[in-house]
Amino acid sequence: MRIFYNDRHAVHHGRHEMFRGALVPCFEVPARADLVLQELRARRFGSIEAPPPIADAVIERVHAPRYLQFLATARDDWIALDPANAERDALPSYWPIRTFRTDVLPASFPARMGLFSFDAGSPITAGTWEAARHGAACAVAGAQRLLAGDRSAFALTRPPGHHAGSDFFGGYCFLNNAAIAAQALRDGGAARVVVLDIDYHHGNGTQAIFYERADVFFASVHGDPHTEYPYYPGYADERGAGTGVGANLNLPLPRGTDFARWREALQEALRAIRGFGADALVVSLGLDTFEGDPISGFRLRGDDYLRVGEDLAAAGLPTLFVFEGGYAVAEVGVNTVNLLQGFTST
Ligand code: OKP
Ligand code: ZN
Repeated sequence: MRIFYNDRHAVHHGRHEMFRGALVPCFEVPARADLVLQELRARRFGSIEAPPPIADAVIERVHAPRYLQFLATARDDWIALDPANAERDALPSYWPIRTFRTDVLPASFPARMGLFSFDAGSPITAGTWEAARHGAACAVAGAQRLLAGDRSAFALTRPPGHHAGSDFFGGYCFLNNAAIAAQALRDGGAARVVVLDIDYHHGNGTQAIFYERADVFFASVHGDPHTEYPYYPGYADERGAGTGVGANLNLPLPRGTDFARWREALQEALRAIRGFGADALVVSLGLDTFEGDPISGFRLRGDDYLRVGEDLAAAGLPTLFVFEGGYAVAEVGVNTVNLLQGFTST
């Protein structure tokens, strides 16, 4: 398996996220990807490569130009507000909800930050734009390998992507790597593509990007939004809209769900994926379903990820894995490589 590693991921290193009224240290830290890389090397799994650069147009197939322009200059705009901001990460404090105007692009940077985001937990740092763009290149390189005939590939990158929509960031995500890869697969000739999201948190960004489309099926197994982040989307009755009706499947599960029950939901998603008749599969690979995850509530154990990999392989599709969440830093490497090894063992 070729592994496209984002060797610039660590330039995105947030200091704090807002949590219940306090600035707390970020959970989404560089060590996460470092430890996956370390475990891949220790187990001599796959070939680790740098991705070729991609054109802006590839990212623009998924993200709105005005959002990309916002991200590209966000750091400079933040420091222009106050030179002392060079020592601080940028977090939004204002959001346009319901009756507010969202068609006017505000001149104020804090107002623009709120327009393009949905939480205060996703700091924009000095390296966010560089790390995120390079991550998208890793995902696209993996998609290109599938189009060239490879059975699988892995984009090892952070920040993650599945909460980012066409024109918003949040949930530690800025560019939606899985969606950009799925679109690259479509543009490269795959007629029907599935994104299967097995992160603990609903992939609301990916869902939103493909919600009205019949050519990309989105399926997600995740914590019930009644109690779990991102709270507002992720319910089972979200089935797609317009020509996309029926091409969106949400399987929310209660906090505390164990592997046996989680695996039944995975099988249900895989049955739907078989019915869709896809040419390629993109897996949004979150490892925060692990029992030891500090911000999540499922109870998968280390060895369970071998079985998850085997189950995914049984779908029989060219498969791109894209790294998403997983915050039990000490175990995230072993759990990730267990899953990949389960996939390649069959
Ligand atoms: C990103 B991904 C923790 C509260 C939760 C947001 C979680 C984002 C998860 N202090 N904050 O889906 O793993
Ligand atoms: Zn997650």
